[in-house]
Amino acid sequence: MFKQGEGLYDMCLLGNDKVSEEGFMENLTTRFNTRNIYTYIGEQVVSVNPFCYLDMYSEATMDEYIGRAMYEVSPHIYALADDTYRELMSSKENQCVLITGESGAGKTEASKIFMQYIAYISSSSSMAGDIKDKLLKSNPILEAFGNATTLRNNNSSRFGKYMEIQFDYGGAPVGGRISQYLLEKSRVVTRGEGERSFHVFYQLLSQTGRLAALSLDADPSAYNYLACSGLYSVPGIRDAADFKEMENAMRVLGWAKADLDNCMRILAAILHLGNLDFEPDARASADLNTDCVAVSNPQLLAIVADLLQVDYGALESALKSRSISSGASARQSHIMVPLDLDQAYFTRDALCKGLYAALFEWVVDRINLNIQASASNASEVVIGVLDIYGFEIMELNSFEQFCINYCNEKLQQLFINKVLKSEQAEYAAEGIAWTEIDYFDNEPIISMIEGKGRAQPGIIPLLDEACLVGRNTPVTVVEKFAGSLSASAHFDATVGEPEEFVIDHYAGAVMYNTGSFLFKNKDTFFDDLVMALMTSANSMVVEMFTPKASAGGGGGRGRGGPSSSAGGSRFGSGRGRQGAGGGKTRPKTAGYKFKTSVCELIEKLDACTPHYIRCIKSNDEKRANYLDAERVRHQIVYLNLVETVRVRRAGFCNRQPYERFLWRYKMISPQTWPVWRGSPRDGVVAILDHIGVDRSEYELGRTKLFIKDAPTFMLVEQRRIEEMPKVAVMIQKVWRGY
Ligand code: AD9
Ligand code: MG
Repeated sequence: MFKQGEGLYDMCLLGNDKVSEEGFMENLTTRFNTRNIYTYIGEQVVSVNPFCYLDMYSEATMDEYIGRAMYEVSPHIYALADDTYRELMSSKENQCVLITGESGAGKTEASKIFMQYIAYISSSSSMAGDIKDKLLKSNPILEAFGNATTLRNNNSSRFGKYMEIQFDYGGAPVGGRISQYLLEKSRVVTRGEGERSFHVFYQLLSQTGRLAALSLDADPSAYNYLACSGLYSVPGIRDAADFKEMENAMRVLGWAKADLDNCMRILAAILHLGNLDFEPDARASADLNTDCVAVSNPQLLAIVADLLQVDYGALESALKSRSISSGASARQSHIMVPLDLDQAYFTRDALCKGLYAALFEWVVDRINLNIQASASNASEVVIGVLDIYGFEIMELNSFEQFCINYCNEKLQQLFINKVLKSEQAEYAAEGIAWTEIDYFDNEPIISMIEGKGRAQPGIIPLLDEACLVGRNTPVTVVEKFAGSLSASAHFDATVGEPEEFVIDHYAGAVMYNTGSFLFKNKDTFFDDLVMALMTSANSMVVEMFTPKASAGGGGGRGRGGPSSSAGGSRFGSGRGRQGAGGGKTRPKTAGYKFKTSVCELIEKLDACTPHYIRCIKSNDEKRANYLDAERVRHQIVYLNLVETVRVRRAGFCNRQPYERFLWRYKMISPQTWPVWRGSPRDGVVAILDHIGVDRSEYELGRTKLFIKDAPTFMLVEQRRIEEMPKVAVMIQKVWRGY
């Protein structure tokens, strides 16, 4: 299984002098060059993206991993999946898989490989078969609507996803639940040069048979919203075939044909809206003595109104003017205020972003309805798979990059807390001799972003304040940040333009441009637009904009089913009134909601037994089989991988309270079987002595036994199995009344 010249399968096996960046790089490179893209650090999988297909994902390969210990077979995500599933079954505790790495490192691919293995090996009933298929089929739909080509990754996730698979006590999957986090909806109307909008738009335009009914042209460059970034087709992405796959997936999930048709109508409406133009309306301006606009191409707006099945007049009015409530509370009256050209275009774009985000949310909700466990199967154990958008640095980094990178900081912190911090804290608490291992802790960066009450301001609360109080501009926002945060080593507003600031993230420094921070954080979606959409004769459009029973501040939703839209992609936070109206409740901002939902997620993950896949991007050119040493080395450093090897090497693979160990393994030694009257600690030592485990293989803590290596632990388990007949005889005797 392990061949010469392929390097070490586990970084923990590096010689003492090799546990360094150099040694790590050397081994990883040797393995990568021999097509071994997976390497362990103990039970963690390090994966290096090969950017080409490797023949290592098949049912035949999966068969090799079933029921095997991780060190018995060559490193693979299958091994980690097998381990996760077995731990779920033996402990009956919730498990989670944390997949981390920067954009394009291979997280989404890893999550799919993991899911495929779980679906393959988990026990099957006909019902389970059905749900397994549905869980896998959610991917093509979510990727069509939620992924896009960026400069970093041709298939970049533009939302965060946490998928929980629920199992019954027999180990069969009975349902699932998907939570999504903050879709990058601004991509619908604008994005960097050389990138694409969401895949689904190009997929739709590849379906020539569908276009006439939607008044669409097959040429994507005919649509401003697609033309603005100049990229239409991408090597390796087959839009037409992907559409068919999505269509098939919807069928498997049980969607009606009308559901897909409705989605396509909304997408078409968005494309047409992007071509809608406004012009000054001289007569109305003179009448009202203020700038007024008219729609230049009303025939296009008529197509949009028809596609959305909404009232033309209401839609036109919502794009040209805004109703403002005047007067206090009860006796409010509304007056219509005309919009100028800029405001009209802004409103049009807001409508499209809102429509798309609501559509995405609807899609996730619909999938959740399709995969939710029946009531009789509820409350089982789960395996959760977290696949978020990776850390990214773009040409222009806006509010979305800020949220994405903050989310990655949180995940990195969870990793640090679980793997580096609490591990070492436990050794200290148990009195185990231990040389503290240093690592980079990103806690100060997170505090700087989140803040803590009034005493310690942070970027998110400061931005909220700037949205609510006073007349702020991008420049005053940066001044506000600088006023409170300039002492932080991770903040810098002295470089770049006045509306720019830098955060020195765990994975690198990023310069953010606050140009659109304020309005993206406010995330206003005007009431007039909602009212216009609610005139729709299409129940799906109405459903998309009907307020749902809110499940707390995180934007989770009721509907009796699983909550889906954590973080609220549609936001709708400051709907309409922009803080006017005098109400005491502050509208929740996008930043606030995102932070709340990410914190809730972290709490949830913290309560599960974690498994880690740490993805590394081999190069920035998406080039096959090429490892850019400097890029890889940088990731090894910021992912704290060498420190992880140090902690893991000096650490222990298994720890158990003495009582539990004794209870489970006492049949192994005649000294402890059937009754042991000494202290649990002495009993444990008696068992280990009996098997001949060397004293260097374990440590005795205050309350727990720590076993160093997996093979030792496996030996103990093996001896237990051999001695089990003894237990059976004993039980029989008890039954017979001895
Ligand atoms: V992002 O944060 O969503 O932008 P990911 O999810 O980390 O990013 P993704 O899984 O989408 O990256 O991988 C990027 C591309 O690398 C894929 O589209 C594949 O072309 C390629 N890739 C990733 N993993 C593998 C693999 N195990 N084998 C072959 C791979 N190619
Ligand atoms: Mg991804």
